[in-house]
Amino acid sequence: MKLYPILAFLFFLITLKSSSQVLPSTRQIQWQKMETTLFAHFTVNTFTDKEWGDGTESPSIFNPTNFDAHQWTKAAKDAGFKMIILTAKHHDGFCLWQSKFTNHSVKNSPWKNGKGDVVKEVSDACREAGLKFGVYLSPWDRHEASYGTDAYNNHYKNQLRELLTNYGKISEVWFDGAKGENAKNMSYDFQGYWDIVRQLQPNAVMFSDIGPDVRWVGNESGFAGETCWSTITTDGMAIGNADSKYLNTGDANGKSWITPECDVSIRKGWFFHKSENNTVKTPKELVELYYKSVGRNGLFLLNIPPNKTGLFEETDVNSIKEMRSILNETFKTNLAKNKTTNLLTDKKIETSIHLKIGQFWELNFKQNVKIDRVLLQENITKGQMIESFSIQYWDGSKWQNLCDATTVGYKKLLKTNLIETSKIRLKINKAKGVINLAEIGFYKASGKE
Ligand code: FUL
Repeated sequence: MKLYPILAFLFFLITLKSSSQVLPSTRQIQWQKMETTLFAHFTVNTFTDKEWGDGTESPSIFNPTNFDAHQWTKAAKDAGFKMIILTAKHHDGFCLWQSKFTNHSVKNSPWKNGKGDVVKEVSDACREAGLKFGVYLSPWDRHEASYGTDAYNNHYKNQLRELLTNYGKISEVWFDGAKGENAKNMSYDFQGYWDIVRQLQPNAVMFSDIGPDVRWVGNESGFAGETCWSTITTDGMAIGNADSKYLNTGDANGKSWITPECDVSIRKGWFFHKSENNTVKTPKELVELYYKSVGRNGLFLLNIPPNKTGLFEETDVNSIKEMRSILNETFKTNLAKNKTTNLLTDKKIETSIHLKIGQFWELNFKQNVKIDRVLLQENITKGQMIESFSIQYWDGSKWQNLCDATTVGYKKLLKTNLIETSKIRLKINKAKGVINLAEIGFYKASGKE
């Protein structure tokens, strides 16, 4: 018996398996299923009307007269957002909680006579509302005296431990890569920070430009690449100067599963400025961002900056509410439901069917339907495989092209021309490995989009 062909075949199988077997962790899957989350940028900048504080702000200016975390969580919940990430400390170093390691915090503000704790109130309100809670703790600290020396890493870790032990479950920790000019000789000990998070909050996902769990999408405008892989290779990349184009599209051959998070502010700036009241994104614009983030295999992280009174502005609240109502209307009726196996329309990404590369998979609506939106989802618990696909529709006498696209991943949403048809067919043109299609959907968009 000739051994060579058998060995060659085995080798082929092993390489096929290893090249396509980058899988998400449970915490990453749970994170991506949230789809839409909120950011809340709030600190002394809210009162000085700045985007970046320089650390010399007096804590006495922090005095939100009408602060109510329940107003934030109600707005988030009513609009279908699943988590709020709070800037516990931004670059100015002012802490929104009673940190033992600095005086530059709410404890020296007039707010609640120095007894208040924004982190506590927001985390409690999130828990009550059934929302997840996350923290942004800026490594760049323009107030702290030890910043720029190695001792700062300890200071940062002490503050991180406070946030991770005193406020219940933390679902995400946001590591911003920004660094001051005065810190050229200091390196942030990111690995040390990450070890603390894993130890104290093992289910939290960690964001930085390059992960370890979720990555920056390469812009602050809220959109992922049309081609978007959850996988990237971080070898040789550094937080703070990663290739934004690479982060935007990911890498089919990437070694690690690190899905992009698409952060963007509902207003021009990250913090509240009255002068930007006319820059609030419209519901239509937010819906468009949903297509370009969640609908391109990312997660949508939308910032709503509380104003000086400590509340979300009504315009912002109304805009996210209307965004959700439009999305609910568009995706209310999946025309594929009951026309194919339930596995593909049960809204569960873990139940899927295999498709073969190059073969048509056909769906008969058994009546004429109008379609202008397409949804595909892969069972990402088994990896991200689809590299390109085409969809055709029956025009009554022949098959016509409806759309061609590249990656799918957790979710792909496509806007197409409005067509009327009785059947469609899907063909996967290229895939990295075994294709597990979890969901398929065809919709007619809301007139409000
Ligand atoms: C950036 C910061 O410099 C901005 O102020 C904002 O917090 C944004 C989300 O991240 O790096």
